[in-house]
Amino acid sequence: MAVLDALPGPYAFDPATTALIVIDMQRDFMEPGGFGETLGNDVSQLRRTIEPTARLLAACRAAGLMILHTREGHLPDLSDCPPAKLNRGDPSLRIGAPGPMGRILIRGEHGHGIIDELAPAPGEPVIDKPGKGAFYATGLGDLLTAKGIRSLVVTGVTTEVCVHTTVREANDRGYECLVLADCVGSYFPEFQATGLRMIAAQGGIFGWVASSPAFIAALHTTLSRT
Ligand code: C5J
Repeated sequence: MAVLDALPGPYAFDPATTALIVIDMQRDFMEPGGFGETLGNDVSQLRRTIEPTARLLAACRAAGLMILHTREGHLPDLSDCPPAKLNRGDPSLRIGAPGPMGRILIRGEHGHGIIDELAPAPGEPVIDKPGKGAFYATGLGDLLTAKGIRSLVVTGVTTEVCVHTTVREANDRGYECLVLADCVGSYFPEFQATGLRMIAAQGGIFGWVASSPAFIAALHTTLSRT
């Protein structure tokens, strides 16, 4: 077992039953002209997550951890996008409308793709999800069960929306979740801080929070012992 200092207390994990999940690091959220910007957000707020996540991916790949990526997006006919999600904001900028990176938040369009800096490596599953949570209407649960995964290290965007929803879904399913603060991002600094506090509060009501250097160091220490 590996252990690292985290909030609200030590986080113990077995690399053999731990997976890294990288949530929605897509152009649509990270780059100008995508879904995030059409909702009025400053997408530059998220860019500080890219370098630490690239270092984390390299360390997890070297350690042989299971790595998964998710993408939020919808079918071209929008049959998987309920009105409650679709009918928000300026109608000319909604999901499915044409944008500079293709139709907004539509599977297969350029904006739907994961940013080049964090491109999935061959063999790493990419989970396409229509909702905020990575378990809803996807095969993620079955995939993790098949691989014997019990712990999830969660990164990506945005902290208070898709990261939070996924951590809550995972916690309800019995996974021990570690959220890496420097590898998750929000368009709102106050939501970033509060979102992280909400996870670790009340004795770790949804999970644990630590930094990626702390997680990488724990990974290296454990692997050097084996
Ligand atoms: C949002 C996400 N914020 N990936 N999606 O709509 O967090």
